[in-house]
Amino acid sequence: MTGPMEERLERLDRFERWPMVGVAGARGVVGSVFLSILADAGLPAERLRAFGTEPGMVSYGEGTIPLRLLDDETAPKLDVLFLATDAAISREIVAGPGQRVPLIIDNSSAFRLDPQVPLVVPEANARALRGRGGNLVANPNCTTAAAVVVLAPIRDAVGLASVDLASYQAVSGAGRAGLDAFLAERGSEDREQASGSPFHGRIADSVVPQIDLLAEDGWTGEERKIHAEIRKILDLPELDVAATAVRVPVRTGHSLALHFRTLRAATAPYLEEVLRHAPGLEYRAADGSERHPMPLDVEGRDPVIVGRLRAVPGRERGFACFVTSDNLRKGAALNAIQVAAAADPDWFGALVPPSR
Ligand code: 2RA
Repeated sequence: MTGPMEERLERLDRFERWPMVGVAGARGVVGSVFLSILADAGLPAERLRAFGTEPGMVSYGEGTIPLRLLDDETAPKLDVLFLATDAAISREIVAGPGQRVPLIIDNSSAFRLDPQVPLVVPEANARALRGRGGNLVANPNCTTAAAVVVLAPIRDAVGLASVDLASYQAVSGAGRAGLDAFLAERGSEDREQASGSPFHGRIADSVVPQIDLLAEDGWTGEERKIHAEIRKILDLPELDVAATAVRVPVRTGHSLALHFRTLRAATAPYLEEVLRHAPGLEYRAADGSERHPMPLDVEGRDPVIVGRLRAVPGRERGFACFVTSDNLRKGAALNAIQVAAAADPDWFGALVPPSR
């Protein structure tokens, strides 16, 4: 029989096997997915700190936990900090209390292209974590994350000459405001845009071919991010990439029509074998014998799903495929947690729950 002292020691031991984890922006759409993945992994609430700008409570597992302010007092107690904050707040945290945290994974665009900061999707470039100088790692844009899980094994097998993609991005990529606008418009019969919508046009019953700001050269911020981040993660700084980013009336699940040319000769059956064995991917047969990749099938799931693989007629070494992934999981929170696990498998590996 165990007495109260033994029970207390056992409890302490159970908690201390877990790192102390912080999530900033815990109340947001991506923040809440961080919490749900950490709860699935079994992280005890006592080892989690949820940060926000205002006090309150957030759901965690079966219960709730308080939202705290991240400051110079709370930061040094953390082993890892996940930032589900916008770029301006991420910059403030990294320059301020974040300096006292051993490892920060930032989901914003603030540091992605900083040459001193690794930008990582473990299936594509876990090696970028080796010998990193600072305490900061950047998480890519959700569309980039899905694209590189497909492109990295092709790069490794036969090289890549060019990549063209059109994305079909879900409204949850724009956070709570995007979801609210979509739901409000979906419930209305008129053709008006919801007030407070973050989109560049009504999204219900339509598609909007602009995400982020439009620059003078005609490219949007989102398209520039995809272009630069694919090059950085694949470590192909000259890769010919063109992306068109489109918002679609889907709640969760970004999709991509991905066209690429390989450097060396390949066939569709050979590339199918490559993709069937690649980490983080679920391959769907292109002949219609399996369901094609679709956002409704990937919502709440971990893998990037790829299908519709085919050779482009008349285009030497040209191929096309269709890809979908959960933009809030592999496109954001799950990838960030996997990055921490890749950076220190012994300490952070347990934060990744069994695959869904
Ligand atoms: C979007 N990729 O979907 C962007 C940011 N999450 O809007």
